[in-house]
Amino acid sequence: MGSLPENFLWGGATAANQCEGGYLEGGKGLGTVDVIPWGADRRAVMLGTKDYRELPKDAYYPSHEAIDMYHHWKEDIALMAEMGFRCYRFSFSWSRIFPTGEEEEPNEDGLRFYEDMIDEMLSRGIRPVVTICHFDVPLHLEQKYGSWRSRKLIDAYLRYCEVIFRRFRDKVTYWITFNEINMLMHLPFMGAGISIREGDNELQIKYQAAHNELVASAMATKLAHEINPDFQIGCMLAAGQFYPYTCNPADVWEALLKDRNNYFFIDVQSRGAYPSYAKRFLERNGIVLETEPEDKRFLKENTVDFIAFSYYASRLTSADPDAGVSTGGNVIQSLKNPHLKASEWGWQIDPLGLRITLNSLYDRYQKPLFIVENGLGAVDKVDEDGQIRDDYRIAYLEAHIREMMKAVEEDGVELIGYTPWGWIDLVSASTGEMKKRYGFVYVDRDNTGKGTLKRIRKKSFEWYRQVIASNGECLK
Ligand code: BGP
Repeated sequence: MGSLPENFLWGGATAANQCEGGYLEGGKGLGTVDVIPWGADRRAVMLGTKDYRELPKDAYYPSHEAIDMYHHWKEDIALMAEMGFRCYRFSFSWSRIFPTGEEEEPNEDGLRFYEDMIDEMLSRGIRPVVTICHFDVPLHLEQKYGSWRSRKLIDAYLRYCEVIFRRFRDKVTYWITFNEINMLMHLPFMGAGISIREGDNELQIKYQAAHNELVASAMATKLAHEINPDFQIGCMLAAGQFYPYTCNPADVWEALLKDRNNYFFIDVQSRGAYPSYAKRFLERNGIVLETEPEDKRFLKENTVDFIAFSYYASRLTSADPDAGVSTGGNVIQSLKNPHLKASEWGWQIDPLGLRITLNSLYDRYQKPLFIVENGLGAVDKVDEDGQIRDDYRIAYLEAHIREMMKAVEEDGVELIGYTPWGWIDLVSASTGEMKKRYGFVYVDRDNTGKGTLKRIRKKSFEWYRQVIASNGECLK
């Protein structure tokens, strides 16, 4: 058995809208994520079935202040450095750089904000891994064009990409074009700023938006490689293998189909063409995509360099609609797996599922993989002595890292790095809560925005520091 490569990128991950705050500071414009409220209306807004313009006046928007990294970034980078991070996966907020998405010139204050952060990281030996679009589209583009429904978004996205690729040409190597690109099928407004109104042909709209994003991703990959041939461009999938509920072949078939719904995106981004099953699916459903003659060539010639993915849980499905019980917890629907325990939010805990997912992705694409999200959302309690003893989080991460190491060392999967989600507590994407915490660092803030924002190291902080320092060997 070998060990992880010496240059393995250990780190942590966040997204702008879930940690930055400062939602209108430094010239930033509103993003689609800024109109998604906390509370009872959240889900319908994320689905795109409820109009954000019709929300009550006193609705609370967690992205507006989040954990205020906008003003705490120096202190936060110091904490990452203390844990020995070799990289930090974070996202740029598109509307911080192009407030409406259509300006002639980018917003210098926004670029400067990210440049200062990046310089600070680099000075501490932390490599930036940048997600170009993590669920946020300038709201103006949603209002004017219906977001990714329109090909206009491709031009706006490319202008944004060109600016950041040039500005950070010598400072950033790893870029991810879209976070969890398959999320647009499950939560269209959150994933891609897409609203679904009565009478809309939902499938048609979603696949058109998907096509537009896929072409934009390929064109961005081309541009990136022209600007700096050393750039490494990745796609990003909300992953988690579907298991069949039983060994009935009908269940196995159902699991294969469900996996394909998600793999579809990566099949295009990694192999460079619509797979035949997708073409047949579109035909069968009467979906005709608006395309340009050169789209095919762009897709073919500009495939990604690596495949990034998030993994929280495996999934379970059956051909029988009456089989099993739904977990209810995850965005991507799954049945309860009797062999697995679940988190307080119903997300099933399956470390071996990570090894299975790593192997499936590597078998399918044979490109380097990057685990850019993994972790346990849990309620943490500050003890009377001020300590947070999150042994449950350590147990979750330890079990997953062990399986990850087996995938690399025993199965030969090529893996660039591991950046657990929410290394510092932040706003939950699915629920908008602060209570659902993932971090090694606790942030004093509650669901309604109250708290001092003080950062406190949890027990897992020192544990993760040791994991990184030993390159995972301390877990053997
Ligand atoms: C992924 C998103 C993240 C993140 C994570 C955890 O889907 O890319 O933005 O938040 O899931 O999910 P949640 O915050 O809902 O617990």
